Amino acid sequence: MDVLPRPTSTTGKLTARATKYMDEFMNGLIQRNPGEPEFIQAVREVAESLVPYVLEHPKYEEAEILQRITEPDRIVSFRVCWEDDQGRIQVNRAWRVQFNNSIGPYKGGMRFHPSVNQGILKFLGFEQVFKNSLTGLPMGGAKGGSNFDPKGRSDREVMRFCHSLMTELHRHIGPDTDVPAGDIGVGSREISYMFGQYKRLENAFKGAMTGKGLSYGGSLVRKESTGYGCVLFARNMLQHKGEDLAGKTCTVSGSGNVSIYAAEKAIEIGAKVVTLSDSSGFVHDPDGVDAEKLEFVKDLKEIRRGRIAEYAERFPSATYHDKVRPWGVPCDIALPCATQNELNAEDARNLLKNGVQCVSEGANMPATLDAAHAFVEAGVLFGPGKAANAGGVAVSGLEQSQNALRLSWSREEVLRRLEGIMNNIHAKCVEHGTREDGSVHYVRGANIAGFVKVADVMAAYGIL
Ligand code: NDP
Ligand code: 2IT
Repeated sequence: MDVLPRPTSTTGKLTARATKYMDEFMNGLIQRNPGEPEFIQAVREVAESLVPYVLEHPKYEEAEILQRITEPDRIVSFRVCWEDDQGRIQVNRAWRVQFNNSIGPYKGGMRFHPSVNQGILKFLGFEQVFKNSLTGLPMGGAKGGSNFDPKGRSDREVMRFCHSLMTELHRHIGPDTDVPAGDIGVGSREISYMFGQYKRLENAFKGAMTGKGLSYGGSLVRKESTGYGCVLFARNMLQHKGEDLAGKTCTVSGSGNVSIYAAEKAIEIGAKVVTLSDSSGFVHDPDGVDAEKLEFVKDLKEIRRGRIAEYAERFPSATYHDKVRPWGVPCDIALPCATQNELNAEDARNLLKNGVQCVSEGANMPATLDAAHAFVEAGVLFGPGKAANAGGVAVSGLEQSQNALRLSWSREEVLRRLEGIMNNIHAKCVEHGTREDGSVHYVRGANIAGFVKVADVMAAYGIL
């Protein structure tokens, strides 16, 4: 059996009862979910915070909430057939993991990447339950996606795939049921194709997806919201300690939607962004990425769908490092914004050695459990994804509100609400995660704050 980390109580004391409960709970979970390491990792991270809390609050233990909240409401899995440009038939698999709708309709992104499998979507759906709860908006948690790889595919191929996927998915979603959005490999192009087919099949224009284009029901700032929110959360953590983001050096991983707008907000606040990456390697620009260079990256990644190596060809101040991740570059703040488990224990040691003060997770679970432990133990401000990247789904929630009201808020209005939501999430982490010495355990704070709202409602519904 796995060696389990020893849980501590919220007051920091090790309890034998918590250890036994944790062992039994995790061993059961591992047996019930074979071949799903990411899901088990995500639950373990949450259970480390929640087991002591649940034992201190017997109403949750008696209602078996931990056992119930780790079991998805349902998973829909289906075949997606489509025809490629050569006329060959292609077959992919797609899923929608509807994890928990206790506090609102299911909500969460769709991911298109060859690595997608049911376990990865369960981890993402599970995280989404807590994240959506933290936003304070009425959204349950879900995630979906496919092992389809959009890279190298023509627009027409992507269109045929998206239409075919929606031909099945449409019967499982709707504005009051489940509202998908984007994630890795799913941006405005894919959302348009999927939403167009949804609208056609339903013969109704309904807000059943978010991340839509501005002219057909999308919200201003949705595109920027995850990255902006991640940086606002980093600033919140720093300010709570009496420090500021301006003047700090940031490393950013990835060069997709979250990374680009995290970099944009960090630059706007006066930080220096020195790296960007993709799955091939990273670029190091000691002069810093400025607004003009970022425009190049937007065109490269959002329009031309090129590789980040081109940045170093275009800007002589930068160097490209093939097959390497950016965590060896000295920085004050690390913003992992690419994918899960992209920052391991060795990367964490390197970052700590180089004096990192703050890590704000733009991606979902980018730090491995060991890396997250290393940051927390070293006293680094560590904002877990479910808090730090909640700005994206929060503005999705605002898009749903605007659709329901049949109006569009101004950019200033959405930005103001996004900032308010990120401030509230930070305050909830402080409320539930402050240690006796006044420092904040953001992982514990986010897990407990996200849990309480959902758990209380689950208990109120009775045995469901
Ligand atoms: P994009 O598809 O726009 O960008 C993904 C970026 O991550 C690309 O640079 C990509 O490089 C890189 N990447 C993807 N997979 C890997 C991998 N296996 N190894 C190394 N690099 C990889 O996705 P997003 O920016 O939307 O999402 C990034 C992260 O943020 C994900 O974890 C997602 O779940 C999370 N997130 C996204 C939200 C959103 O609103 N979009 C909201 C909250 C969280 P390459 O091009 O080479 O594949
Ligand atoms: O991980 C996430 O929060 C997202 N991909 C965004 C989900 C959403 O519904 O906007």
